[in-house]
Amino acid sequence: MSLITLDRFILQSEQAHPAATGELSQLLMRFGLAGKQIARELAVAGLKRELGSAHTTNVQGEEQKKLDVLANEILLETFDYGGLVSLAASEEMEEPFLYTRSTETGSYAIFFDPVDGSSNIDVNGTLGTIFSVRRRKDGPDAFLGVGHDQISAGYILFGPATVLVYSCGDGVHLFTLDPSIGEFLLTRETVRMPARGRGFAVNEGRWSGWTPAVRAFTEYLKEKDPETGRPYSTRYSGSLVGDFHRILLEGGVYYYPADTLSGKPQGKLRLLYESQPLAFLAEQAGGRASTGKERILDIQVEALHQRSPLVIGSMSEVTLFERFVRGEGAP
Ligand code: FDP
Repeated sequence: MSLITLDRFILQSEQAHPAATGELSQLLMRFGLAGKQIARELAVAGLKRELGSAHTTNVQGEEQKKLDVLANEILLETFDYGGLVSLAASEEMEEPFLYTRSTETGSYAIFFDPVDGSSNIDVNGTLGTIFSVRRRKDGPDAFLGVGHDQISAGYILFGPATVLVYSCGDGVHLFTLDPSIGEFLLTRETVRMPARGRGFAVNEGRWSGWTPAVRAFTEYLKEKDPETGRPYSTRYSGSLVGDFHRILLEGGVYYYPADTLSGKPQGKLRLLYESQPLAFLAEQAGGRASTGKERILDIQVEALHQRSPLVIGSMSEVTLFERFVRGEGAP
C-alpha cells in the first residue's frame, strides 16, 4: 500500500487548481512541520522541566505556560522565511506580528492558538494547535473581516497520537503522525460529521452564569427519553480541539456560552484563532457553528482578540440549541 503523506496529498490537491501558485501548499506543509516540532516539545517537556507557568500573562490576563510561549515561538519562526506570510496573530501576542522581510511578498495572514487547552499541559492531557489562513490585506486593521474570508483552517491534536486536520474549502482531511518516519499520513479523506450525536461537551461548573435558555437546553440533553436517544453523555476534556475532534468523528455538540458570573458576557473563545477556524471545519464536514443566534462565519471581527459564544457540532444539536435560545424548546 502506498503511503499518502501530508505533503503529497497537498501537492496532489493543488493540481485541481491549475491557477494555483503553490504558495498555499507550501504554507500548509509548514503547519505540518510546526506541528511535529510542537509535538516533540510536548513529549519531552516534563523531562526537560519545561512544564508550569512562564510567570507572564497574555493580553486576556490569562496565565501563560512555558509551552504556550515556546509553541508560539515555533510557529512564528516556521513562517519567518520563504516570503509567504506578512502577518501572524496569536492568542499569546497582544498585537499582530509583522514579518518585515515579507511585507511586500507575503500573500497570507495567519492566525493561531499555539496551545489550546493550556490547563491540560501540566497533567499530560489532550492539547491542540488551531490555525487559520486568510489572504493578506493592507492597512492597520488588516486582520478584520468575516469568517468566510478564511481560505484554509485546521488544527493539530496532541493526544495518544498526533493528528492534523485541515480544510481548504474542499472537505476536511485527517492525517496521523507516524513517528517512525516523521510524517503525517492520510488516515481519513473527506470526513463527514454525523448529523446527530450522543454526547455534549460543556463546562457545567459555569452553570450559574448561564442564561435560562442554555440551562434548559442542558437539562433537556440530560433527561431520560430512549425514543430520542437521551440522556446524552458528557464528554469535556478542557481542550476545545480535543472535544471538537471527538464531535467531528462521532457527532454531538460543544458549547461555551456567555457566562455572566465569571465576567464572560461573550463567553471565553476568540473568533479569529479558535471559533472561526473550527466553524470553517465544522461546516466543511457537514456540521454547524453558531453563537446561538448567528452563524459564526458571518460574524464581522472588529478586534483582534474578540470573543463570542460558541455552539458547534452536529446539525441536529446546534439547531436544537438555537431553538432553545429562541424560546421554542424541543420540536
Ligand atoms: P484554555 O484557555 O485552557 O487554553 O482556549 C480556551 C480553552 O482552553 C478551550 O480549549 C477549553 O475548551 C476552554 O478554554 C476551557 O475553559 P474552562 O476552563 O472555562 O472550561
